[in-house]
Amino acid sequence: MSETNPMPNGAGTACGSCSLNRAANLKRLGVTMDDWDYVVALAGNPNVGKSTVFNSLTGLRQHTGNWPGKTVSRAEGGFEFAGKRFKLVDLPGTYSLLSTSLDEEIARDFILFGRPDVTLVLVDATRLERNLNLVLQVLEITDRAVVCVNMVDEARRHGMTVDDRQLARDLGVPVIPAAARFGRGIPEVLQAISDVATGKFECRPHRLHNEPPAIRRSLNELVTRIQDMYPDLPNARWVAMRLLAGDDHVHAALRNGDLGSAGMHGATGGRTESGRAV
Ligand SMILES: Nc1nc2c(ncn2[C@@H]2O[C@H](COP(=O)(O)OP(=O)(O)OP(=O)(O)O)[C@@H](O)[C@H]2O)c(=O)[nH]1
Ligand SMILES: [Mg+2]
Repeated sequence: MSETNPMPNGAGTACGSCSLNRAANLKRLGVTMDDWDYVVALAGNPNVGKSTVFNSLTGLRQHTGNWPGKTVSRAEGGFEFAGKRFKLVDLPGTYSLLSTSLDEEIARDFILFGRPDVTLVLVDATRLERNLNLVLQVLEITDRAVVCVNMVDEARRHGMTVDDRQLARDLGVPVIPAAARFGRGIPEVLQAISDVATGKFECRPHRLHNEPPAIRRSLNELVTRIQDMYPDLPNARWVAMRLLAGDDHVHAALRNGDLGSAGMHGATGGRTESGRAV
């Protein structure tokens, strides 16, 4: 089993050679997190470098390696940046959030009910088209996201470049190119997370409205009713689509009130209560 340890000096210290040294504001907190200001979910397809980023930011040593499915449930850790404490949750790799497998359910439920202040979606620069499917699904559920285009070193080796600025305009959220294995782009990821969490950057996520015309009327009616029940819900359209698809899980959450809490995250954040259950 190969394990990448980007943190040879252990938690709390930046490694000597990587660009994290520039993120002088970063303090790795390992698992010692009693309270936090913001919760950040780390999502992405399998094998895109999520745990590598998680380890860089927290100083922990989640298994990383060159095969998919290493992170089997969620792992939590923390870091401090610009005077704020962030709890980071490393989610299992998934290709979608349709809840057809346990991994997808863990990832989806955390984004839906865990109320992350920011969802950091990692994508593989060499497989952008396939990876963007998950990004669009995440942007249906939450309006606070940062996209990190990882493995730009690999992409470059194959003669590919990614127009991150155009992608950011198209998606309506910050897009940061990175090579996490080498610590590149991590300071910029930190800044983007902080900007979205504090409300300094306001996301305007791109949402597809490509539902079949035959269901549009029912869909709009449902959306109106859901919004009446939960005025702060950031994803009424997605919820309505899931209801029409017969998603029992979402149906139950709507009935028992679990969904209501998903809209409670405010731009100011500042929560310090611990142990928010998900
Ligand atoms: N070339 C290159 N390899 C990277 C980069 N980031 C991560 N890797 C490698 O990609 C492999 C997968 O990384 P992980 O961090 O385990 O990926 P993951 O997304 O957590 O994987 P799952 O938990 O299985 O979903 C490891 O061998 C990493 O060293 C990068 O920027 N460039
Ligand atoms: Mg992992």
